[in-house]
Amino acid sequence: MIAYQELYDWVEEMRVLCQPDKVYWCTGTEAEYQGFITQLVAEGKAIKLNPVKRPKSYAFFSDPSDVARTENRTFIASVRKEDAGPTNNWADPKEMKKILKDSFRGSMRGRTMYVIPFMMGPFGSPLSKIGVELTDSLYVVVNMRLMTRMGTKVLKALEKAKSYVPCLHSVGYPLDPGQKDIMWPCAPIEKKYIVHFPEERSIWSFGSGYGGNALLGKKCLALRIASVIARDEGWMAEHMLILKITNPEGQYKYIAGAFPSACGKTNLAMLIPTLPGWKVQTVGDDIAWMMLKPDGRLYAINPESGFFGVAKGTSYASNPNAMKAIAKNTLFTNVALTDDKDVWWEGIDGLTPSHLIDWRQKDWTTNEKTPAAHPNSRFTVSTKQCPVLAPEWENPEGVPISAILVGGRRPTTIPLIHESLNWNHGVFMGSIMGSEITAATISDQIGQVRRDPFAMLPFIGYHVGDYLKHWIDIGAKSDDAHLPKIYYVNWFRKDDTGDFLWPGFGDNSRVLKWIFERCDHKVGATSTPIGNVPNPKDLDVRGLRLKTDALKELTAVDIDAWLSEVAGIRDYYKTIGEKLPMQMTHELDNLEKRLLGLKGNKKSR
Ligand code: O2Y
Ligand code: MN
Repeated sequence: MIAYQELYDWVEEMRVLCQPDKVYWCTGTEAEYQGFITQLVAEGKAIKLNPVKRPKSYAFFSDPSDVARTENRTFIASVRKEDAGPTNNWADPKEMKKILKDSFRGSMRGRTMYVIPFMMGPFGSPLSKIGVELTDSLYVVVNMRLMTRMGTKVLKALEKAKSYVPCLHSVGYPLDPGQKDIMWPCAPIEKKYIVHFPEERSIWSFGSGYGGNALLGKKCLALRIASVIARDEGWMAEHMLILKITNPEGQYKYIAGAFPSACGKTNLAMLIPTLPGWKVQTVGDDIAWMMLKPDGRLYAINPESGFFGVAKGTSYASNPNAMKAIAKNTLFTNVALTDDKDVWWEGIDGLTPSHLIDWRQKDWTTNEKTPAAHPNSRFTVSTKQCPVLAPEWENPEGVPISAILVGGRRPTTIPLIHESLNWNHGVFMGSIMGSEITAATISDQIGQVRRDPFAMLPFIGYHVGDYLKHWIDIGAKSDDAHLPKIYYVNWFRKDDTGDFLWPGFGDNSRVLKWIFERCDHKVGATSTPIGNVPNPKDLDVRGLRLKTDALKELTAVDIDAWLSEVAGIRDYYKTIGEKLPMQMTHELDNLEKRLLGLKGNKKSR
């Protein structure tokens, strides 16, 4: 009851600050959603797509300055600077509150303040958390309706709950009386602030209407603030997919996986195995909240109820299940439009149409040098539309995790798959994972590895060293017989000519099969200095046409390459500083010793 009263007081305080014309409490009904969509179309903020080709689907186009999460405008405002650590932008909470209050003062003039009560996680789950987002963006409201469980039923749950996470959001574009609105209001980059207050567990986001900056349940609450709550309460908030894999005998397991962006995470979560009789179903594609149960196992829930997936590259070839999911009832952002009002993006199936309307809403022909769809174009769709959704995806108790995958895009050095020796060694693997920087990212560091511990680099709400310590502490509460095994996978290994050695996509099921059988102690492995790799006979490559020696290359450990990897990890660990858990240095020293023990045999197997 206290939280309920607190909510009313807070909404009133924020109303006075932001000065909206109206306050509207979202109920979350279908009729309300359809009404909002009609309003967005009438206001020229959404385009209705071809109802035959893409029923009940709509396209949105953002301002060109507001197309992705803005990490340099994202802050952790913890009381002590050292609690934010070296990977976050820190801000003094008192000073930041002042800046934010000045920014938010009057920021909703001429607009409505929507109150969105939302639940992250299934109703009735011990892990679920309530948030309330106040926003002046109807785009945010309709997206939050798909991405979270929202509306009156959450207010009911709040009557019993102890607390909620207050999330304040404004696009930062107030309207003077009579002033016409624009399609995508937002503030200039230097006025944007995405700020997390870990001690007071609140989020203030100003000036951006896009994705992770504005749909505050996702990265801001379910990762940055949740990671702090999880540390304090003894559970884990992770940037992981959750999949269910079933073998031809009908036995199944759940696997979680952490991958940096551009590693095909959503594709893996919805994978169609090429192995006959095997089945993969989706529990979640982006975020996992996990807790140890008294049986010593880790159980995971997907706190979200929708996918905010990257459109670019999604096709019937790369992800047929995602394509089926977005066939209707989908919101698209920054995709291109065909002349018959369907969606299009680079990498979608079929020939490129000769004419499109690009994401900037300009005519586009194949002569154009710029892409028609923005590389970060997105689809928002309810999880329920996933054709391979695991029926237990909403089980409030979560699903028991048998294996955790970590990985990145590494053209060299890292084998296709290697298994950790124990939990702490697995945490070490997670701490060093990352992708090689390519020309598509930062030009002056091409070839270097951007380490991204457990793919959480932009999402840990506190010090990265304390985060790794939290992983170790969780492991210490159970034992290796019950904890998930941790596997480092690399689908992106290349040969000397620059060709991928592994086909990826549905064939990744072959690696999942090995993991499945390792968990059941049904297959062996070869011990190497970096961990256990598959014996060639145990990796099911039947029917696969690999280049000669590809399998050997994919499972080999190049001692010299790994020794320079060790040197790179040492440099990286220095950037974490004193809070790096000594267990991580210990794992690194032991790895080096094992490698040096084998120096001379250039490749170990
Ligand atoms: O650019 C954005 O605002 C979206 S970021 C995002 C969206 C869905 C899933 N993951 C991510 C991410 O950055 O990890
Ligand atoms: Mn993500």
